[in-house]
Amino acid sequence: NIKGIIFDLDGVICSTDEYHYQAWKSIADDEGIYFDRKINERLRGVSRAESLEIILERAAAVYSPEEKAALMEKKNNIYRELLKNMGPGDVTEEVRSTLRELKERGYGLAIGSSSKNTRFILERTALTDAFDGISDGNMISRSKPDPEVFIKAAGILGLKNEECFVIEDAISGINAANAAGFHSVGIGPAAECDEAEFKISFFSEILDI
Ligand code: B16
Ligand code: MG
Repeated sequence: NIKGIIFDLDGVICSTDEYHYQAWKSIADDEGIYFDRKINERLRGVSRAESLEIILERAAAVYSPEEKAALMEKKNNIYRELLKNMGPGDVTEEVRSTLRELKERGYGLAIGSSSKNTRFILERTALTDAFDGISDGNMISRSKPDPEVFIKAAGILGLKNEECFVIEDAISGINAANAAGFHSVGIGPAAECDEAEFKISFFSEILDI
């Protein structure tokens, strides 16, 4: 009785997780703070402000709220510059055709992303029309692992939480989905975690669950 599918954006629909990493890496390097891909795994799905706090765990200095705000703005500017290079070719044919097939099968499709850049990314990749609803970082006050972003997405689709799959690459997102009674599907890093109800190794496997 699954009627809707809610997709995380960064790391599921497109590889913007790599751009988040590059932008934070350049901030950390400028500040002389150690940061690597392993630490980066903790940033998946969490908000910009929480991401900065994780990076600053290794900082020698104490940062004021104003300095933190400046670093977040600097990171977002670097990230947006990287996003400007994106186009429709940055979404794989596998993702596009799977979304088309799911729509043909009658599922409601929504985005549930912590990112405030969601609409910009969907426009750049010509994907806005592929979804019936968009729930993003601008609409929530608590980010994953809080389920708020997914609850909003289900609301937009007019469905109950238990009628929806949530497709996630982040453990924070899997925990968010489970906390509110969604059916969680892990892909990429999240396919390694025990909490995911279903695990897939490539995107089009959603068609077979
Ligand atoms: P922004 P998702 C999340 O997107 C990213 O995984 C996370 O790394 C990022 O910090 C967060 O969006 C906020 O993004 O700075 O663009 O508002 O995975 O929930 O689609
Ligand atoms: Mg993600």
